[in-house]
Amino acid sequence: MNIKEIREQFPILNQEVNGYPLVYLDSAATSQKPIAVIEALENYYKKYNSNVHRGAHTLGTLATDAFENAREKVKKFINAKEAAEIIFTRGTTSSLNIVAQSYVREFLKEGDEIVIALIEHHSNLIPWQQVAKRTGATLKYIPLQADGTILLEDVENAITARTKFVSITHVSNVMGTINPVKQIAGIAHRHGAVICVDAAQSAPHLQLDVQDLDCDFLAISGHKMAGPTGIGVLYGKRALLEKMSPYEYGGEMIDFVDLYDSTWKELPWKLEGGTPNIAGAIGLAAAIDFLEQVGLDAIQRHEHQLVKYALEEISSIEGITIYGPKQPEKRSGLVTFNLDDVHPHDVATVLDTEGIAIRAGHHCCQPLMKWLNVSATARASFYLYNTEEDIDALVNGLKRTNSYFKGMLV
Ligand code: 7TS
Repeated sequence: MNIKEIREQFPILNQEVNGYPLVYLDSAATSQKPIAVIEALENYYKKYNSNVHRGAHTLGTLATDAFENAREKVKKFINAKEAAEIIFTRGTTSSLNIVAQSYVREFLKEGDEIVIALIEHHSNLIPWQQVAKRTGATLKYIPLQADGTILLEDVENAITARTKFVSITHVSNVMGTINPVKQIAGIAHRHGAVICVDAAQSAPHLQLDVQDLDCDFLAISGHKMAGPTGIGVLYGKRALLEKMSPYEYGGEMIDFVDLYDSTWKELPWKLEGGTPNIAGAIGLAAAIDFLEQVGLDAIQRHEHQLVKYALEEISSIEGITIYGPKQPEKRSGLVTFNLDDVHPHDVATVLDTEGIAIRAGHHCCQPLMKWLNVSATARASFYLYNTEEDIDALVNGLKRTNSYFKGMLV
């Protein structure tokens, strides 16, 4: 598919916002959805909406098959060993909280250490911070280089014999950095620690292989990778998932229930209490088909071009500070920046009047903002449907924002 054909698959892009053609540069918050995903949802609700793993009626069987096929698709997408290692969740946040409560809380104790980095999104920080308080474990941070990258030397220093658990973001939603998770997993394992990867920002853009990364847990959000909201994945190695207690108790996840005790289903259902997001899983499978049809390699190449172009073009703007590495090869598809003397919320508001959607704020990374010594930043994030023209629109918009505010200053 060429870029024109790809864009035609995303009907939302073909509209005007505030009298201008929409330029959507906020895919790191949530991506747009292709027709194939929208139709998969519609088809399920129109033709075979039913609960799963229950009654023996035809629609129930169709829904169960589609739901379990989606699990199989995710398994192949991230190269897990078996479908039982794929747990459907609400998204990355919920996947990480399951690990925090059902693994870390149960198996860590006082004196143990949890290691994360300063770069983490709140979803990959607060669960460990809170569970550290409850278990008495110590939370330690891997420091960052000035450009937001992580040195393996610092990882070696942070992880010790006391480290029992490490969690790390694969791709930063602020700096765009791609962290060396495979090497970090190697270091963690050498010390006998378990490692979890927050893949919210990598799964949409990079080909993941959990066996090659050798991570123990990995968390994904469907909505950032062309899928629906409210569906995500927790991958875990079987041996660890087996050890974990259920996170939610109720329907779906039980084997036998008696008045004073119960037993659980086998994996993966033990960790999926209640009616799951059936439509979401089916939509996610359609998103995976779509991404694979375009090709993750092609998506990565396209975004690499865009980020290279964006870094060049945006750096020419007066008074701009770009955060993160200057080398495009060290980055995924986003650029975070600030304009001197203009609050990022004002930047986003002015751009919005021209139909350009970017994100401004702390990006759920307050400790990272503090480290950058800012309260907020602006961020433009790209996906397979963005073009160099989108970046030209952004650059022109930023130049106008500059002159508008500079005009007010004089
Ligand atoms: N981890 C990272 C690295 C993220 O970027 C996000 C969401 C999450 C976890 C949480 O994902 P959720 O689907 O459970 O909400 N990041 C962003 C963002 O950058 N702008 O909006 C949401």
